[in-house]
Amino acid sequence: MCATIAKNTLTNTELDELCINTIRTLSIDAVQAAKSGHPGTPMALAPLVYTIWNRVMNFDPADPIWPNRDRFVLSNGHASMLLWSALHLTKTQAVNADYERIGQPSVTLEDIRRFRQLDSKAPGHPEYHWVSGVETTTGPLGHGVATSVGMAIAEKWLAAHYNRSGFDVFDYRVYAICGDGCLMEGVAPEAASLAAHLGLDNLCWVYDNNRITIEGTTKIAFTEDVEARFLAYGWNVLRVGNANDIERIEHALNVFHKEKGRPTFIVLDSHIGYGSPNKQDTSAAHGEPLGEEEVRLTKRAYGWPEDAQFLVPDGVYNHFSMGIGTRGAKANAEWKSLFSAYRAKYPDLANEIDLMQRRELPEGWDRNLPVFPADPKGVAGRDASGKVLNVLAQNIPWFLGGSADLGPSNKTTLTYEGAGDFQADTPHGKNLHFGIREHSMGTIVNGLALSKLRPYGATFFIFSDFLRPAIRLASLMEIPSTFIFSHDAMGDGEDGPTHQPIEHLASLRAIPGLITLRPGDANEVVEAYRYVLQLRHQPAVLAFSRQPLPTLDRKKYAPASGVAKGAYVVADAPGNSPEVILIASGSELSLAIDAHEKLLAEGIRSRVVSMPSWEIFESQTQEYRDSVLPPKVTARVAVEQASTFGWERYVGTTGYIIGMKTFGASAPLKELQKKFGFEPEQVISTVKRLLPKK
Ligand SMILES: Cc1ncc(C[n+]2csc(CCOP(=O)(O)OP(=O)(O)O)c2C)c(N)n1
Ligand SMILES: [Mg+2]
Repeated sequence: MCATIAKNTLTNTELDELCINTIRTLSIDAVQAAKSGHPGTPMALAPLVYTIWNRVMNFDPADPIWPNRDRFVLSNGHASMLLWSALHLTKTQAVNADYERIGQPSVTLEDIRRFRQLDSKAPGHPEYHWVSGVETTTGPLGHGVATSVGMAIAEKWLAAHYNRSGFDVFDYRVYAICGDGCLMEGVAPEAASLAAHLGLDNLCWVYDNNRITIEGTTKIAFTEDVEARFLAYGWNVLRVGNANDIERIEHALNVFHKEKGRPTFIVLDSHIGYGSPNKQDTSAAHGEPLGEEEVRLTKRAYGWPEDAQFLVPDGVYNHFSMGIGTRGAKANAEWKSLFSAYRAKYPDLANEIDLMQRRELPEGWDRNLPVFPADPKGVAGRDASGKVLNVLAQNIPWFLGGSADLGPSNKTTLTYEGAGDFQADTPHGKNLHFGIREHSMGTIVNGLALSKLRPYGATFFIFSDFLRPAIRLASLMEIPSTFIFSHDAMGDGEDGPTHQPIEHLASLRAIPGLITLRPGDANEVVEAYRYVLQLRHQPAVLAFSRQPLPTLDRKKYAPASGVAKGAYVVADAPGNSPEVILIASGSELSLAIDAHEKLLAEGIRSRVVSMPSWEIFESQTQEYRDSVLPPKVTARVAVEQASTFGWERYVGTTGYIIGMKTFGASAPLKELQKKFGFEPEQVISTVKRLLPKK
């Protein structure tokens, strides 16, 4: 039996080893019990995680949402047992969706025994909002590290905005661990490049250099000089040649703490499946249980009782409690007393921090929102959006964002005096410049939202494809990231089919939990933002037109506040008894209204339903939905300059969809509207075809 387990009094070095081997064996046993999972990387990185958590990180297990805690991101999310072990052994406490502590541990030993099983708090990959103490969901490789850049930007911005002389209320650091896969994915280099440009010296990535991925050695696909790459980006690059040497790991982390002006990249040479006599350094250790016999041999190699399972030896909990427990509690208590002095001196700022932590908005957050007068020429969705953004950003101090090099075009630049640019030497700026890096823009926006800011990221709608994985994760994480997309359809006609979104609305509508909104005029843009800003646990996509859209006369038509219901009757037949319903979103709203007026003149009783958001509409009562789309009115026409996919749900089998079944084309908008049938005459003739002959 392991000397350290047999003895009563252990040296600190022996206790370190005992804790590390506990992480390793919990991981091995959990994967074995689940009959699936990834044991090898936890076995290799247990010393690293132990060092970060128990020796370095400022994290209070009793209060895992303390605002100034250091952040830990496990970007190689398949190694989730590292995190479940750490959260369990540190006795990290659970919090609920209202950010209250609920007096239960975040991850129990029973959860670990039930690793990867339904309802276990030890799921296959780290899941934010499902398990307290997880700072971001990871699993799609590259995303964790790329999200950590958003967290580091958030800390810089919070410090610049809220710290005062003698009151460093924000001074936390962000630690992220990644493997070969993360560094091969394109999103990580995008984010790494920006992190260096922004001089994020509060950010440290540790690279698990084990030279193994699923298909075998990295020699088959990944042979570049990774260190040289990070040096070229402008990172501080360090190397620790032995993943078991916790003193060297701690030393490297201390070097990171002292580094100014650059993020730190630590290359850690490791052996996947460390300790397993037959599987170490092989891809077999990556993603399958070791097997019962190999588990025994490995435990023997660690000096562990071979038959013990899920063993947490005496002294382990206590050693974590004396390390991270004591250090975290002290740091948190010191911060709390600093913050109460800060509150006394700067009550307004402290109040903002409180509100932000609960994802609430300051009083008057929607004051001065524009009201657009009726105007047949109208306003482009993007222009209306720009006006709204500039008001919101002044009303909500922590509302900020930017674009992937398209600010002047999608009108997302904050232009009011004092808005400023976020740069290394101006970290209080509210305009983020993501560069042409849409994917990492998505992850960074998520990192900012996870840090409780209200961020937006923007580009053309067509390029939403580039950040779709981040939008999906925002939805999975239930965080209020806002994604703003202009040029929502064929409005940029001459740019042609490469720039004309077709399937994008359908594909985003398919993401569970995501709110998509395509407003039909300038006042609907205002109402769309009003809705989105009140979301606390859902991300949103806003799709805005490039071209001017007529601003509807709201004295004649129903008020735009109907946007808050997802769909509403904007113009109706006499006596509110329509024989046909026209449903439209975005630029097609005015088209539908135009057709409606002409139909009325011909004695055809049509109703126009503005439907900027399917998801919001779906969340209304059946009664409301039936009032907007009465089941007995089966003659229905949907008009949307996008894929017809999915509209059947609203027009039924007897209705008709005027939409796109092909890609667009390069031509002026008017010609495209004609070619693809987005003209009132087309709507009218479709209606006439649908209605029984009188
Ligand atoms: C974007 C993405 N592509 C593919 C996968 C599937 N996958 C999970 S782990 C892995 C290999 C990762 O290798 P590495 O990062 O070196 O991890 P190690 O095995 O060394 O822990 C792959 C391809 C994934 N999770 N995410
Ligand atoms: Mg690897």
